[in-house]
Amino acid sequence: MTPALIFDVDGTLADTERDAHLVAFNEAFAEFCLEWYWSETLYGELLAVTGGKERIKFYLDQYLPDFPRPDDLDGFIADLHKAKTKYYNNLIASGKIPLRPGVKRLIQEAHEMGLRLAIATTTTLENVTTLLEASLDPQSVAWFEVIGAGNVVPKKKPAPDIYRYVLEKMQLTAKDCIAFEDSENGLKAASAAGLPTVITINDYTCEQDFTGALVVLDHLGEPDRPFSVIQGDVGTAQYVDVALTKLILTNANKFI
Ligand code: XBP
Ligand code: MG
Repeated sequence: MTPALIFDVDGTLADTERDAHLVAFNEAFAEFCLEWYWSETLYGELLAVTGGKERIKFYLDQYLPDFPRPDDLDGFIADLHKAKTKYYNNLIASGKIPLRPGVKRLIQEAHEMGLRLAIATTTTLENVTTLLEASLDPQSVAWFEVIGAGNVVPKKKPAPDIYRYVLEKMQLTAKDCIAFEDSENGLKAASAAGLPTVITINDYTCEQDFTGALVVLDHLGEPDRPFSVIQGDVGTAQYVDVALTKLILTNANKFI
């Protein structure tokens, strides 16, 4: 069985959280003359909340209870988030944020072999298309049958809504797909939608609980840069290619 592949974006395709979202949030705070600065460590804590606007709100509630709230708090957060999205897209469009090891190779191979591909992410649609065009291939947005992003569903990850939305649009059953995620919130979302999930950890997520993931790897690997297996069994494979995704799916379905 050839699986359809559904990819998370932030932390999975590229280290966008630390290298781009965080930078863009701080640039937006400066533009708004706010004396706020999110360090890498603080941002790691704030990542518990998915969605940029939701994260700003959480920061205000948890860390700045005395900050004078504007009358239209939602409008203020929306404007701030819009500025953040502008800085984020400028940075991503510069092509300075590389994809993680193996991502380009796997997606290119899957596209050439005609596998069905999709994206399921919490971030804004524009952020996804800019990243794909700048870092994967200028034409690559069209490789993805569905890009489920941002506010198209009422509840963001760890709710399964965005994965269910993608499955529904593609008329696919979860057991015929593999989700690629980097975080516990992402795994919860994919698992609750019934999707077999491969995790590639990063510095922000390496201590999280990935019970229930099919395989946990440090990255997807390249022929000259093998992955390390943290959890699960991939035989003698050293990098994730389409052949390995088929094997992973077959093994997953044996246990259903
Ligand atoms: C990760 C997120 C996002 C980004 C911010 O999304 O939590 O909220 O940090 O994106 P995923 P926005 O891992 O699902 O790709 O500011 O555009 O909301
Ligand atoms: Mg992620």
